Amino acid sequence: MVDEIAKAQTAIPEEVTLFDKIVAKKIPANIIYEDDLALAFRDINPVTPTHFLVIPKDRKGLSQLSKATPEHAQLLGHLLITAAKVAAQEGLDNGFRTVINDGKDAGQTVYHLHIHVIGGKQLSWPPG
Ligand code: DGP
Repeated sequence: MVDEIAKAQTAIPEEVTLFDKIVAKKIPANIIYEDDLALAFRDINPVTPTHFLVIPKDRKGLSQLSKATPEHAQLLGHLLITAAKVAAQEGLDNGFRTVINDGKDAGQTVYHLHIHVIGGKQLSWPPG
């Protein structure tokens, strides 16, 4: 976790992101859902028994949520609906949490918009 925060201090937006490479299947990932617009795959460093990421295949400039414009509304809606659909597919019937880290203070390390979906245990609140 400390590593993620340290990484976030130096992470920068990139032309081709790590997640672009996962979409292109140039980097392997445990993909659990895919459609025309979205991809869901297991996080490499899970923080809960179930932890997956939902990303846009084509991020359309969405390196992070704070770059969103009204043109992204449909895509963002689709990603959220996908998060809930895959959470159900994963059996998270007792609940789950979605998280979007935006920028350094939030600990964002990959500048390709992504929704974390975490669950599979009782989560505490508030986060740190
Ligand atoms: P964030 O810190 O919000 O930018 O989240 C980025 C997440 O991406 C972090 O939880 C770890 C995950 N991650 C980083 N590299 C890889 C990778 O190569 N494969 C997978 N599956 N996940 C990765």
